[in-house]
Amino acid sequence: MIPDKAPEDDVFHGAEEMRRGAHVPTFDKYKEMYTQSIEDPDKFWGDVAKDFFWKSKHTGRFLDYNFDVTKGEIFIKCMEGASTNICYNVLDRNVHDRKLGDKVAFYWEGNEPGDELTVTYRELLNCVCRFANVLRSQGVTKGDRVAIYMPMVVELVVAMLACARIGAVHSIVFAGFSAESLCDRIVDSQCSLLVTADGFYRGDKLINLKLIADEALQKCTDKGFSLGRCIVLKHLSKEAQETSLSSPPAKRPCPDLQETETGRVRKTRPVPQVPWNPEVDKCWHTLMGDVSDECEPEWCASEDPLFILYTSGSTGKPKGVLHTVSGYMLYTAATFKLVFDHRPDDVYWCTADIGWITGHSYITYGPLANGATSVLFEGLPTYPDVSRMWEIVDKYHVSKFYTAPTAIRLLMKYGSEPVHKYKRDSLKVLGTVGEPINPEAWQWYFTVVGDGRCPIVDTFWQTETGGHVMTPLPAATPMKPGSATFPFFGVVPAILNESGEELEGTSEGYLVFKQPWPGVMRTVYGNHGRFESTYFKKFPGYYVTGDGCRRDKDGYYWITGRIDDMLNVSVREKIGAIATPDFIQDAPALPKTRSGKIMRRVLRKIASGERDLGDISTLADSSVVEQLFHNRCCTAV
Ligand code: 6R9
Repeated sequence: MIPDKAPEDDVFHGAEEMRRGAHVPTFDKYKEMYTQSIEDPDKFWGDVAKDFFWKSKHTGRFLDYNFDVTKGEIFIKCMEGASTNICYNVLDRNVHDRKLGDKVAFYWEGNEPGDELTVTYRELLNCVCRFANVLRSQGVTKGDRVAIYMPMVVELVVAMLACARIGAVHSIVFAGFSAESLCDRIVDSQCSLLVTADGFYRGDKLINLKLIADEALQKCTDKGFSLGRCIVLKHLSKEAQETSLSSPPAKRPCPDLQETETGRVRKTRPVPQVPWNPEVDKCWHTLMGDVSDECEPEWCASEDPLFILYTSGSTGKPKGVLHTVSGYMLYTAATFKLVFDHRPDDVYWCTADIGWITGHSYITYGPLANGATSVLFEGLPTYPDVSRMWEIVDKYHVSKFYTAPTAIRLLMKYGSEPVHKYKRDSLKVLGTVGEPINPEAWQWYFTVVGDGRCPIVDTFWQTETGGHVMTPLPAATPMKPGSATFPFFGVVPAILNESGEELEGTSEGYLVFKQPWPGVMRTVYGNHGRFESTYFKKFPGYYVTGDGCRRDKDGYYWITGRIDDMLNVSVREKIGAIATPDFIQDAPALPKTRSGKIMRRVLRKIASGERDLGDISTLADSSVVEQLFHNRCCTAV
């Protein structure tokens, strides 16, 4: 279908009242601040840094770097010489200096409606200190890697911040990954301890996480790597109720409860059988009962590692993306504040899983650094029914809501009725991340979910970038459906052609960045050469995103998707016979991860007829693969 108007001619503005009190109220203000951030990054980021606590001040340049492989090793350093602790900054500073101890940090909403828990900043700090002491009692010290394989529960945030408090490096593995993936990641980062849980429910489906974790540890042993300790949270078992997050009148999942306070009848759900190896396994609750709630943070150098997060693995062997303390802290804090135009009375909800970068940056670090109140949701958008999201929005009066195009498209299929069942009048800003949003889904999000009032921030970024790099600001930027609009402060994009020349004006090509911002990744863990060759070799002097991009006549950027996904239709003469397709296959759907990414390595295997697909545990719908294999057989080669 050819639209009668090009999407780039559609321009939208959020409601006028957004501007009142906004951090960046107008487009002119954005342009002015952007210019300052580029001309004097030290001043711009120095001002952001003033809000934080530094044990010692930085010496030398604020941001130092080399992006040019031909001139030597690639490096990025931010605030060298300074020391701080990110956990102290997101918790102690809020509780003690900003007097936010009684403010809610998280409204936890379980998979089952009625399962809920409210945690204040003071309570979170208390739990984090205790778990940090637990980690220390298990011999974890600064620089050690800790693998975390947990469902979306508050204890996942506790575990990551406890690592950060003692200077240990967390390596979170999405709880939807298989034993194989978990094992590969544990071995690659040589973790000394694993934190996991008994299990969890995804809708009606029980995931016996501990069984998978045990299988992963067995695989590690088979590969000659043995991990000494595994701490297990009893999330589903009954005893968790008495000993978990302590003080608040918690309603936690308790499988044999039939009736909740809200009067709903809850299904009786089986509890997983948890195998227990006393040599290795330690009970979270028992350990937490034995430690003090005071814990002096470890003061870390700015460039000390904070965490490793493996990229989604859509392009072969996963890369352990490494982020460091100070730059990541400044960047996630600043992007969260400005991109969601954060206000103290907001209730913010990001539906991503903490197992992905979106959850790291915009459930844990960015919101907590700003003293925000967030919803932490364990469940699915479609369970128990397709109104769940909007029910939660009304329940907690969510004002800023952040999700993925794949979720929007899924809900769109059910029409507007399930959305209109709820008021949603608390909503002020809507966000999207993960893949390009098609204008149709954008329109639906804008008109049906946001009632035409709420600006949409289409945030383009990557695990590697640490935080948003191309994005509208809600009160300032006129929006175009499907465009990530303009760069965030301190970010300098360029579009290159195949020969590496920068293209001006209206153009299309490779999206690259010309200089670092504080939150950009520092290396691929244990493989700096792979970092250099993946991101810096193709076009020396630039960070190469791997995404294609178009700039329109008004200077708006439109991300067109991963470069290696695209077929160049001019194909044979320009590129050469090597780029001619062997055959063209009809594909009713593509194999996508649950976060909406196309799994290219699976496509490659299907193309070559190879049945062994490796780890496909993050596939959203595995029947797609079968369908593609079937179509392949029917295609004349
Ligand atoms: C944050 C995250 C990164 C890749 C990225 C791009 C795609 C993310 C997007 C988007 C168009 C957006 N992507 N946000 N494409 N518009 N707003 O998703 O990180 O899992 O590392 O994926 O996702 O292709 O290169 P990650």
